[in-house]
Amino acid sequence: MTVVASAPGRVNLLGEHTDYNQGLALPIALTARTEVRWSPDGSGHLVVDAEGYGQLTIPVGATPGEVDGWAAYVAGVAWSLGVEGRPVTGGRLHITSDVPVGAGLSSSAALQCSLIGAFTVATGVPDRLTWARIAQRAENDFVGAPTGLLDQLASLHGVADRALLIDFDSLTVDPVPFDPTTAGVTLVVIDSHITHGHAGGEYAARRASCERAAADLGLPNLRAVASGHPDVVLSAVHDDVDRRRARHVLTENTRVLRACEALRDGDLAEVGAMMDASHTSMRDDFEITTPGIDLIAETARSAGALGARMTGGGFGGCVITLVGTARVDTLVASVVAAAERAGGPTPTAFTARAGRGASVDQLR
Ligand code: GAF
Repeated sequence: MTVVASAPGRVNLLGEHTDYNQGLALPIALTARTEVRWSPDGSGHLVVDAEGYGQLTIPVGATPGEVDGWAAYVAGVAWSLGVEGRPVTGGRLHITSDVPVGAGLSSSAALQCSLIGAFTVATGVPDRLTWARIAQRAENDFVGAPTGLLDQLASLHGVADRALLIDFDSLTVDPVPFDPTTAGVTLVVIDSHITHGHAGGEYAARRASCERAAADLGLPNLRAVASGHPDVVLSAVHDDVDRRRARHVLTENTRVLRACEALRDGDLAEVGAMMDASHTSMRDDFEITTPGIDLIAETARSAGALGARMTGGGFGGCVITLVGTARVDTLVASVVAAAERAGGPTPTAFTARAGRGASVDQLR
């Protein structure tokens, strides 16, 4: 038996670092996907052939700390499924992907979600929330990155030409129309090639700041903060830095709701304004952008973008921008020239639209 499963990367249109604060986000699944071909054989080993990354063999019983690099994502999924009572007993895996790696586009969620689909199809794939949590446990406890559920839920729930309003409190996902091309507007993803690392301390430090802020307010999380002006409702947060981190989360949740309303009304200018405000908030309050990333976003705006913001965990990765389709080439040329003038890596860009979520096929 061979199983073919695939899952997409994602870009987050709005709602950054809100997932682990029970907040709101608005990602799309990309059309770029990772595909795995799985032939189980019960051998006790995973013999993995990953195009562009080589071959290796991993024992199915590997535990956290025993495997690192990209192989940890494969071993971590097998381990996490074991914890779930769905052990993987061995077989051959062939992995291909056109999701850019290391760009903050969730290549790891695409890999993990496709693996889980392949490994479980014979016994019944889990519901999408359980599926996402199995992937998250692999990432948190095996790979060691304390991330939320954004990437996995986006990869699993993707719908063509729809953004996904995710509420991380109720854990519901609502598709919202997202097809800017009908209005002559294109979503451009600009990979800064500035490297990022979630497992690094900065992500964990932001998470800790948000948790401290909620604790100062006597609340279980930042979603439970009463509505009102952020500076007023957050005034009891002791530390100034924690207060700014929390302000980003609160204002970002509001921006997600406003952008959803604007998308339903076909008001892309307002969506762009929310993207710009989100970038400013990530730069000044959450402090997760870099000068090179800020330069790309500012240059995109000067080149006529409706809005531009960093997407993903931060400290590098991609900037997304909504721009009139006729201006795409000029905008990309301006961004490349500005980054090169500043002595940074040369950005690359692609146009994106919302694609479908994970899928699994069992072949005989
Ligand atoms: C990364 C994490 F994996 C997500 O869980 C999310 O926190 C995101 O950064 C920031 O919004 O992609």
